[in-house]
Amino acid sequence: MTADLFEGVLDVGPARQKIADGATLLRGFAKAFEHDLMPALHAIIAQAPFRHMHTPGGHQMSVAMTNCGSLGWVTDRSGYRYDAIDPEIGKPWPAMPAVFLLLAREAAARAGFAGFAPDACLINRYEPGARMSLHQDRDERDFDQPIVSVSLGLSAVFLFGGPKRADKPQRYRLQHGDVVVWGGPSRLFFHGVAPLADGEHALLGRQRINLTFRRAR
Ligand code: MD6
Ligand code: FE
Repeated sequence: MTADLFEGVLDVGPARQKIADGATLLRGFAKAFEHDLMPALHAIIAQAPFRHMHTPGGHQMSVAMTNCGSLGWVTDRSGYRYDAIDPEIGKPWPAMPAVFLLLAREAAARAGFAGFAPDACLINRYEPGARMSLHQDRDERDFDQPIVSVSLGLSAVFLFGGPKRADKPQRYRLQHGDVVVWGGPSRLFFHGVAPLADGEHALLGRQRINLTFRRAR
């Protein structure tokens, strides 16, 4: 309440940009969590390595994925779903680290979604040339819950459309530390990522990592 009262009058934290009804871009929000975030990320990847999943149509995705949390998002010939077991390893996904939970909850709250408690974090790795075509995130049970998306490493152009696939997307360049929170009226808007340009990031090298936190069940 106090923060909202002084919004625009005092500097009350990282910049907050509304990109649509219910969608907010928090520039640099994740940087304050970086110190704990990076080792936690590396520990997850060591337990549940990145892999290129297949779409139900049989195409291999250019983005490599893994998950942490009690549920993980997977795709294969039988479809998209959330699963408690990593199909590659036959064991549960790594637990969601406390710093992941904290970052997701704080970002959601800052965007107007208090009480966000994700049970799944999909981790995407883009190498130069990798892209994600326009899609909706609709495998979750409760669309009242937002999605929190954290960008790390190389910057990428995030495509943000509308409720119909044909809606012309706006383009946002997302840098290391930027967070997009997605919910309410735009929860089911189409979005994607343009092919990643080559480059070298000081912390992550030649890649972009995206964390998307969801409440799946
Ligand atoms: C990405 N992001 O940024 C892919 N989904 O690598 C997503 O698909 C996404 O950023 C829902 C909400 C925010 C997102
Ligand atoms: Fe998505």
